[in-house]
Amino acid sequence: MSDFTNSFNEISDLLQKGKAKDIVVAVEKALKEGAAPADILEKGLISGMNIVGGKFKNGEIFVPEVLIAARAMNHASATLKSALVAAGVKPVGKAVICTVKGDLHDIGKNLVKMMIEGKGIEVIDLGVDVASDKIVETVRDSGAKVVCLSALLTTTMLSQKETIDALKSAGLRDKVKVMVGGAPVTQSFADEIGADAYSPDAATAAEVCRAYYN
Ligand code: B1M
Repeated sequence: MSDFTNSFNEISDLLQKGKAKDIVVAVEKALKEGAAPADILEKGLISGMNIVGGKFKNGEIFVPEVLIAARAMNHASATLKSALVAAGVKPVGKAVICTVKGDLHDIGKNLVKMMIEGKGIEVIDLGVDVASDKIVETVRDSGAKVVCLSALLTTTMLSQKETIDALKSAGLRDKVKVMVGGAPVTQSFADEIGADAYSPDAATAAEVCRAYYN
């Protein structure tokens, strides 16, 4: 049986360097040589993204590097997707993410999304300025287990509370974990509004989110 360790290491390395074109070639080559799509995902892409997440968390790299790595991840994931579907590998579950009503900031939200996707979770991205009724409807229709609410303004933090209240009114609060974050959000605010989790950064958010699917 072939050992694909070198291929997986190369894919992980290319992801960390954000080489979008080269990583697609490397993924296609590994598939052609017979590597299992799930292994390419776990041992190449997710492993690389975990390293990126760790470095970002420790302040060794910054937003531009993460965005470039995330773009490479997106290209490689798209290349892998049909092979994964054909192999019957399903994402571990679904999560919904958005920036809450009144708030147009999306850089942090996009990073959180990419990091969560890097953990093998399908993410439904509702975008920015999303009203609570839209979030409730999406949670109900998708059966997502986690909803991630980002807010960058002190004023829009209150939309996180409104969303939790709307989930309660819709009878969905017990069916979904609510994660909150964004620069002005704190653990004590998260506790106050009844969120399940607060994360200070994208890498931690992805770790917390993944744990809900164990
Ligand atoms: Co705005 N803005 N902005 N802005 N903006 C801030 C947030 C502000 C702090 C700037 C300042 O005054 N110093 C200030 C907010 C003040 C406050 O309320 N406390 C502010 C303001 C006032 C405004 C406007 C009102 C300005 C105006 O029009 N007068 C306006 C509001 C528009 C609106 O939303 N309705 C506005 C507009 C904008 C732009 C459109 C120009 C642009 C956004 C572009 C975009 O997102 N596409 C913008 C920007 C870029 C910023 C700053 C400079 C940078 C934000 C950012 O992207 N940071 C910001 C000042 C600053 O932060 N230095 C500022 C990088 C990003 C990676 O960090 O989003 O914090 P962040 O995400 C982190 C964590 O917070 C965490 O993970 C990420 C990565 O580790 N995280 C989560 C985020 N979401 C999470 C969710 C989780 C878990 C973790 O779980 C669900």
